[in-house]
Amino acid sequence: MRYHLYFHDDLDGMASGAVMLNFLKSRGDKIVSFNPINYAPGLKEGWLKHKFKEPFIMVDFLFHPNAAWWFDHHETSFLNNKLKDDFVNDATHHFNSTHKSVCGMVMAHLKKEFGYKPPKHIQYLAKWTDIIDSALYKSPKQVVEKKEPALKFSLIQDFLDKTSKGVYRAKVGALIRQLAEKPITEIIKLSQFKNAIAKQAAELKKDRKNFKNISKVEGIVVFVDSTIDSIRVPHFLSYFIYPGVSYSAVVSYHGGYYHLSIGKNRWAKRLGTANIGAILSKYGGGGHQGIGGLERKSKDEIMKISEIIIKYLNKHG
Ligand SMILES: [Mn+2]
Repeated sequence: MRYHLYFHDDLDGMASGAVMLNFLKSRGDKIVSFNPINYAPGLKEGWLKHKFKEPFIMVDFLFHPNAAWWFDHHETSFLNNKLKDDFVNDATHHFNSTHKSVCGMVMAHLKKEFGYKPPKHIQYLAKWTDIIDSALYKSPKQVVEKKEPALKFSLIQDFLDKTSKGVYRAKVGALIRQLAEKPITEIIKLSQFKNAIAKQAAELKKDRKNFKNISKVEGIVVFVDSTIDSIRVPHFLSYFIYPGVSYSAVVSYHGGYYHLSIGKNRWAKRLGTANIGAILSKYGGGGHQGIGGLERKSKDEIMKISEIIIKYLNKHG
């Protein structure tokens, strides 16, 4: 079978795609196109009528009834109650919101249902995608320092240029192929990535110095305007620099949209109680308990929404 892969445009989406590819290859199946997706304005409204290339696999993203394979763990994954009620887990469709990452979920599912034997590098990928997607780091420092190969790999996403959709799609597709085939320790040493990772690591050091200029603490929330100066791992820098806050709200600009990303400080003395995914889904976004995001074309609008959410978190979070 020749499948088209649709995946959430983040590490878990890519890693889930890599596990699927590694598994499918062992059965003689192929992935013929790689299609990253994000929560863009209007996406949910057009979702059920959207014409996907078929047959398709959807991972780490909204449920679609036409998907040949579908795996997700987001509580906001079903667009309405009817879809949710009608859905039944089977061999090629699986939903479980308790999984730390879809990558880990897909690996476990394929083992159970198909006797899949994941190689060591896929097991490592799943272990670290669990940690990264659920932010189960030992400390914000671990993220800011990025000593672990999987964390170094996560820097690669930051320097992929998104200005041309076609070029970006090809690069992300190539990365998924690499992840399916090789250990991360080898990928990060490849000449096309090695220098870029070193450069990103140096930039990260600069970001640490620069952070206070683009952030301010409002009660229990740090607000970061990353449109002034685009910085890496802004949420973790927030908790590294201001360990006392419970939430971080980060505004950034990429791919023609302003993004608002809200995170929860797991290491805070007082853990926030808000369900971030649920709050953001009211504004057309999505996510989990501890992290979520939304997008807008206008900066004014994203700033207004940030203000409302920061006030809300200070009152009810
Ligand atoms: Mn995920």
